[in-house]
Amino acid sequence: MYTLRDWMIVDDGRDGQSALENGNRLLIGNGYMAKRGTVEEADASYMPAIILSGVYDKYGDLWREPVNAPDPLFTILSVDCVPLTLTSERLATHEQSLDFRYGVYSRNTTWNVKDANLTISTERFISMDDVHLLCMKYTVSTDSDCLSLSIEICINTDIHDLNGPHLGNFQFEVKGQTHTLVCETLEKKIPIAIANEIVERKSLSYLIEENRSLYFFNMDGSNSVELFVFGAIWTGLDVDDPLVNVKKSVSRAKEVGWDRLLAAHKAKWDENWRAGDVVIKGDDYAQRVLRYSLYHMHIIVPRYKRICGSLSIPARGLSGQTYKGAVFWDTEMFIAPYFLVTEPELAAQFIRYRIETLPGARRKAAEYGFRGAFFAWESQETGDDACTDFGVTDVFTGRPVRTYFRDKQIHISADIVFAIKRYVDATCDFVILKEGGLELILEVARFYLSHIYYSPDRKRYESLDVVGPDEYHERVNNNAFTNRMILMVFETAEAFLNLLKEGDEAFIEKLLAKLDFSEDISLMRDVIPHFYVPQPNGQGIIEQFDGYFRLEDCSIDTVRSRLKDPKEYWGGGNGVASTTRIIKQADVVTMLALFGVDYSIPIKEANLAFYEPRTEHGSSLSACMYALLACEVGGSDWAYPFFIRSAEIDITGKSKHFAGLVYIGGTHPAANGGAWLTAVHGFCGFSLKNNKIHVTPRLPSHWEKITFRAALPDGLHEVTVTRDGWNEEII
Ligand code: IFM
Repeated sequence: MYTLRDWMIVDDGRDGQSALENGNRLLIGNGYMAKRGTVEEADASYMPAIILSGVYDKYGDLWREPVNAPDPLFTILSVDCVPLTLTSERLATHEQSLDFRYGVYSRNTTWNVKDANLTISTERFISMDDVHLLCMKYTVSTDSDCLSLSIEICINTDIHDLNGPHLGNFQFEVKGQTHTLVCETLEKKIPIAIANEIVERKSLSYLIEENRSLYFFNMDGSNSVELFVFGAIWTGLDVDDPLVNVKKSVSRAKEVGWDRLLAAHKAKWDENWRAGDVVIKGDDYAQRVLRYSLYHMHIIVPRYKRICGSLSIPARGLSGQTYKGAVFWDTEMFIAPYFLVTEPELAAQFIRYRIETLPGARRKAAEYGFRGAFFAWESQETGDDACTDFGVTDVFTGRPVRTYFRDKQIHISADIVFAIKRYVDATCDFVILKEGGLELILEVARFYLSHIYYSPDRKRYESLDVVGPDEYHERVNNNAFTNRMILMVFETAEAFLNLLKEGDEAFIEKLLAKLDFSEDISLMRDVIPHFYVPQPNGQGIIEQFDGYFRLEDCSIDTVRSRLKDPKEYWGGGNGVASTTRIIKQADVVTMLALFGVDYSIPIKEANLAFYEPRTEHGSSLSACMYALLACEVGGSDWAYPFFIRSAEIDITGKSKHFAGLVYIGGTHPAANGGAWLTAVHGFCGFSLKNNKIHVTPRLPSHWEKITFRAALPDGLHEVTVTRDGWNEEII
């Protein structure tokens, strides 16, 4: 059971399910890696993991996924050589917590052993200051005599992979109190070096057995034993010889010591919060869950520069191997807006990641017989699509089910263009357009030109056979969201071409020649006025796709009651939702939230009222879009529960954990970003255009005020919004 306090979450769960949930809930990280909130002695069944950002591997024919590194902080306490664990009968009390202001995980566990209460207290952090470093303080204490204790410390390779194993060629070395391990990934042979260095407060007798160190001691109730373990991880993607670096890292850590390492780590967190914090007055719960959401974005955003390319943020962050550690539209549409306002350089980095993976998008378009750039639905380091054709396993037959996320969810390319446009509109940074951004946009426009069809009957261009954000209805025609996004791509391409041409005609000429794009410009100009975007009907409702209104109109409960198994997949060929109007997530509503200026308030109200009861919110991306749109129509109080739902998702752990038999658990960065979007864009009516802040206050009725910051070229702006006014000052 968890308790949420200011900047702190505490959980006393000890069973397997709690361990799984706390793995996500108490995650710590720094964008280079993240470590799940499992106890130090956790075996593979607890799914402990240290996920490395941007390092992927494929084992045999299984799904390609991020690498889970061996754990340099693995520590286990034994009495008379019997390990003490959470399943031990002698377990008395247990509590784990996370200080989410500073990303410090703690744990306190007591066992009744030989008439003594024996307690382990640990603290650990993954340094924000030195991204390769993991630090742990491990303290053992008793209230009376307790003899024959031992602590084992090693670099643990007994880890759980969803589709592994991923590492081989293990070479261990133990010298004094330093352990090192060099191994390599199976597919690309990327070397991974891990080390730890153990420092005792008072020296203990120890021996080295195979690859582990064993410390022996007795306790009399007045003494305690304190150890520090400094771990480090480097890979061949960081430097040529990670082993040299990893050894340097731990010996430097030992020299600097726990207190100064922790102080440097906290100082970096203070920097993150300087721009990134949001303060809500009048609602303690909202304050806590929102800050917790922001914390989750900070522990996964890659701030460090890697030698081989820019990094972005995977859909489940660095909380595990779900969704193959891949980057989805979640980053562009839900996460990037936060960084665009608070650390715009990171929003630019997400764009650079897409520019650098453009070759993968071109390969994917060609694979399907299209021109231009069709971005990966699930993108890893090369931009090739990690998404498989069979994304779900049927609960009844155990057979893989054909899904169409990879080949039909074509809005992904437009989502990236949308993010570039939003970035440029907000910052006026045209350099990114010249550094590949415009080339990407043109290639995406070209992809859609090769995808759309002209209907001579209806005298319009249409987009057929797609999957929109609502993934339950596959292979539909004229999905309103997708069509509006495609039109936006053409309009953006045209606008940026004209804009850059004014300043640098030679650049545009060169780019058009390089891409051989001149004919496509004419095509685009012809398409724009004749491209079909579904419009509101007589009742103001926009049909999600052709034929949607002909589907069975029933309630979510009716659809749910038809499930024969709770893990059954709702969508696709046999899905219970497929023949009904029940949708997985915001679709038309997302379109209205993104293109607000195109639609009137009554249209927005009508669509909110129509689609909300028909939305299962089976995706964590859904609630915040409803909240955003509701704020626009004066429904902030109506939006509030959707905001909370988005912000608390990784605290409550209430989300779908399975799609069919495929595990989809982990943290939800898109919902974390969606919570900030709702608080700042929704409740404050905030927008940023040409580095100018605009605000239209519409706070929930019980909020007194909210303060957030925006990093603009002239400094950090602090914006304070009350129910009936706002101000900004440079701080
Ligand atoms: O990108 C989302 C998608 O919209 C719904 N299914 C999960 C994906 C990853 O979060």
